[in-house]
Amino acid sequence: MPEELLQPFTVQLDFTSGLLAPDPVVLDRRLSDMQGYFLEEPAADALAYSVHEIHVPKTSNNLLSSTTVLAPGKVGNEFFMTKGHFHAVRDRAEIYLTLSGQGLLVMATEDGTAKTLDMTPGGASYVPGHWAHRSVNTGDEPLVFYAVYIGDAGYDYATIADEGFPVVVVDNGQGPEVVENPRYRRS
Ligand code: M6P
Ligand code: ZN
Repeated sequence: MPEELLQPFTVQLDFTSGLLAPDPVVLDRRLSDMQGYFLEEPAADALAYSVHEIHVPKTSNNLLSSTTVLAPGKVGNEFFMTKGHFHAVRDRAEIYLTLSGQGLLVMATEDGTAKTLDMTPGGASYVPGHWAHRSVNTGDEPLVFYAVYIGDAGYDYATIADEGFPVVVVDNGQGPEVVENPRYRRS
């Protein structure tokens, strides 16, 4: 028997709102927390997304999970998105299950290879280790997804904050388009 035996538990998850009950740890990210992330600086502040995390010990034998509720909207032509991160422990993988809304999952390796996957309800996307990941809301409704990741993965935000992703997702007037990031590794 392990020294600290966890008790099994169930958390109730609302697929539309992304809310968890009971007792989630909630982290709000506002546009004002995301200076330098968009090609243009946001003209006004707003809540961009909330992360609702199920609390378990952050160890390699546990699975952390959270819902993210990403608001619809744009900064200039760029759709609202999460900050995005590599895992501090680079090889740690993650699964994204889209619950509601429409979006894109943007991923990149450290050598600059980019990959995007559609996020639509019911889609379970696998993010292997070594891929930085960001979600982008390309729809008119909140994008809600459930993510599961290895407990000791940790966050490296600095690499993305400094370099960006190789691609950005913009509204070209007809819809979302994935285009090269003119500022990738340049700012
Ligand atoms: C997903 C997971 C979380 C992450 C959240 C928001 O739910 O990947 O670990 O916190 O998205 O993304 P970020 O941390 O990059 O802002
Ligand atoms: Zn992650």
